Order: sequence, then structure tokens, then C-alpha cells
Amino acid sequence: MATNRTFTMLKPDSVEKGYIGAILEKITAAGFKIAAMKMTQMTVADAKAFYAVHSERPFFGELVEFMSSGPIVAAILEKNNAVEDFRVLIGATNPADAAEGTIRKLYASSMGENAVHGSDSDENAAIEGAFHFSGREVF
Ligand code: DAT
Ligand code: MG
Repeated sequence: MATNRTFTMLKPDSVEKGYIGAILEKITAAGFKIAAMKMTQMTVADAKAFYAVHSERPFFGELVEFMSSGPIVAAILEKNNAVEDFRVLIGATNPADAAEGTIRKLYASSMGENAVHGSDSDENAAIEGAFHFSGREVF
């Protein structure tokens, strides 16, 4: 069943390069409303826990190092069919394969530093949102 919420992070590369405003504009222009948002930085332990599902993958160390390397913008987004529509908006994991006009095509530089996170299921959207936000931070 389609949910109306997904979870995103503007990754350290997006924040470092000054793309926060441009990416949020793309997100809101696509019809997503912001239900929660903050700038924060994940510790190494946070990043290991957040990406635990990838812990056996060869790129896990690089992923954890990158995601804890600087501030991110975390947000919960609301829209009909949010999870699926947001994955379309961000584009393929590897920006070289991402469709024209997608956030990763426009703002990502590599497979590892790919500008944004988007939840891959309703269940993970709820888990990931709760990882970053308490109930009183979600509207
Ligand atoms: P996505 O972020 O599109 O859901 P994923 O869940 O498969 O992709 O992987 C999580 C993140 O891990 C991804 O955004 C970037 C990094 N990553 C994935 N595959 C990688 C690879 N082959 N080399 C380096 N980083 C990779
Ligand atoms: Mg994923």
C-alpha cells in the first residue's frame, strides 16, 4: 500500500557544495510537503546503524565515512505515493545512470557521493524518520 511519507537526507556533498536551497526547491516543486526537517551530523556509530543493512557490502566503510564526514539535512516528506515518487525524483543510485532532470543527475558527482538519500519502502521510511526525529519534531 502506498504511504504518504518518505524520509530523505541531503548528504554531506550537497551541503558542502551549497545545494541545499536548490534541492529543496526541486523537492517542493515536485509536490512534497516538509513534515520535519533539520541540519544535523551523524557520528560514525549513527551512520553504521542507519546503513546496517549494507554492513556486508564492500563499500560500507566508505559509505559510513562519507555520511559522517559533515552536516546533512534530514527531512520527512509528505505526498501521495511518497516513497516511489521520491525515488523517481532523485534518480538512479549512480548519477551516471540517473535520468535527465533528476536530483542525482543534476547535483551528484559519483556513486558514493550521490547528493541525496531516499527511503526504499514504507517500512524503512518510518524506521529512518524515527531514527532522526522525535515525535515532537514531526508535524
Ligand atoms: P540508494 O541510495 O539509491 O537507495 P543503496 O541503498 O543501494 O542506494 O546504497 C546506499 C548508498 O550506498 C548509496 O546511496 C551510495 C552508496 N553505494 C551504493 N552502492 C555503492 C557502490 N557500488 N560504491 C560506492 N558506494 C555505493
Ligand atoms: Mg537505499
